[in-house]
Amino acid sequence: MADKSVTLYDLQVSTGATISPFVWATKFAVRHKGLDLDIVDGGFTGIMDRTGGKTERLPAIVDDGTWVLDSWGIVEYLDATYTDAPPLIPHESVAVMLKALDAWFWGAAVGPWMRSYCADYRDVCFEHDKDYVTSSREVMLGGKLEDLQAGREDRLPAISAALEPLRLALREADFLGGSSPNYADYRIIGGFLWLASLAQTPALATDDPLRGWYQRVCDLYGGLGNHPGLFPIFGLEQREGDPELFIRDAGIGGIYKRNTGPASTQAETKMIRKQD
Ligand SMILES: N[C@@H](CCC(=O)N[C@@H](CS)C(=O)NCC(=O)O)C(=O)O
Repeated sequence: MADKSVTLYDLQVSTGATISPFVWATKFAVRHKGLDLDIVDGGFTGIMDRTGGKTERLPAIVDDGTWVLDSWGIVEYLDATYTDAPPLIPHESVAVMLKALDAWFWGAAVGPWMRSYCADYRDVCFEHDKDYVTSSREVMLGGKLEDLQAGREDRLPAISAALEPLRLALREADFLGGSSPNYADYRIIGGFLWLASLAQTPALATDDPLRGWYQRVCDLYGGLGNHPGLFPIFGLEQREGDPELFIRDAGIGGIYKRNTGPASTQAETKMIRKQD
């Protein structure tokens, strides 16, 4: 137990698990600073009432009476306030690169997963949230949730395959933060735990190389990411005609293939020059 706790307004589904990727990232960020979480439970409806009119969106935290909104705003606040604890964003370059990584990850995975799991998303919500979640997400996504989700088995393999940049980076490091986690890990795990809060069918292969990192991050802070309400996201089977769910021989070129002189490149040189 830490000496101090911060109040966090959660966004949960009927299993009690957090659904919002932003809230997940924030839970890890608060614990990274050595603070405990004092959770205010709740779902999608009634956020304004629960927060006394402070916000329509979550996460929000209250620290010694100070309200802080927005997941990124909370991280900036935590780093500015708790300077003795390890930084969440250890250098300004991490913020810049994480924003690029996060934008790629949403385009490659979170968005396509949302369209492949949008009926599951609604179905795991509290009963009293379902009408609101259905109507708001149908506007957001531009169609009926069941129609959008249909045929996802044909789309999930390509979404898995698109995650290769993350796999390549994590082949060489335990965490996106290097040897220890930082906010990059928390931000990206938020997207995976969002999926785990609702997925009624797995999205990634059982032996996906990302699994080691996923479990390492989930195990942090007393197993913060191991909530019993989460569903398995690993277990997708490759069907005939599907693309490879991940690349087994990583490091084909570019930054992953270090030039240590001609001996390291001559096989490729022979091949591209068509020499025997
Ligand atoms: N920029 C905000 C985004 C927060 C956000 O959009 N939260 C969503 C959940 S993922 C929310 O509160 N939704 C409430 C609703 O849909 O009514 C942040 O980073 O905190």
